[in-house]
Amino acid sequence: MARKFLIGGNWKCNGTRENVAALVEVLNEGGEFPDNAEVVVAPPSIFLQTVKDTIRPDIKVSTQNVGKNVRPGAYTGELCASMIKDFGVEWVITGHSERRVGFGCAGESSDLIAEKSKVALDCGLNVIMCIGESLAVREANQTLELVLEDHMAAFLKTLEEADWSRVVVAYEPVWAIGTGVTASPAQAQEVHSAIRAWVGEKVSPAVAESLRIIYGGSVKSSNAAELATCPDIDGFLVGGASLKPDFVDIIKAVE
Ligand code: G2H
Repeated sequence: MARKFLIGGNWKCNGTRENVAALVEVLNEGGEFPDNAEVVVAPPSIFLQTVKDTIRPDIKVSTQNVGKNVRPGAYTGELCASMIKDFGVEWVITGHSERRVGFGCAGESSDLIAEKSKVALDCGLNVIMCIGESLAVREANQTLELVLEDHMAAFLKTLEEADWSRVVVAYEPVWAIGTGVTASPAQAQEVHSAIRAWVGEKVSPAVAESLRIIYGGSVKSSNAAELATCPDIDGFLVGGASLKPDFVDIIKAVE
């Protein structure tokens, strides 16, 4: 079964009312997207309403995080899964490395990220679950150990009964994020293929075959086409370049 590419734009904590409107206009005027591409953008939550109301219908909207509680309640600063679903947003991102390390406070553990992913899936949302190693881990030759036996294993423990058709795994090596250094196609393919084999063994060959594993880390239009030729790369999670017209070229590069 051919897997449809997923190209996600993670806007992180960027944007003003003016340049968000301008970016939406660029995307809306970006012409036809390839049939084999599904496109999702994740604006900061303060812009969700305006982006959802103004963006072309073939681009779906995502949050950048989700709380671990299903229902609304006394959780200052959180967005809960049922609220996101009710709002008509279809996607959430979980486990981005910037959330794993925290922002001056405790970062998110693999178990917490898995719990959040489960809550989102149980509420009917689609989840882009991020995993990836730091430079120190890669240099110590422990990449697969970390991404499989820690990051993926935590998901698996929690998601046993999950509908995997609503899961996308984003492999984002931390050393390639926002640094301009992209993993080479061979480096990315090696990890993607190991993730697929691991899912085949631990979940099922059918889930492994249909699971979309996307790459993130300094993706731009100049490297997207080559990365997209790798057999186990099923799209991208794009940060910096998703804030520019380059994002349209990245989407078209998977054709
Ligand atoms: C990785 C990526 C988006 P960038 O974080 O998730 O960001 O493309 O800027 O490296």
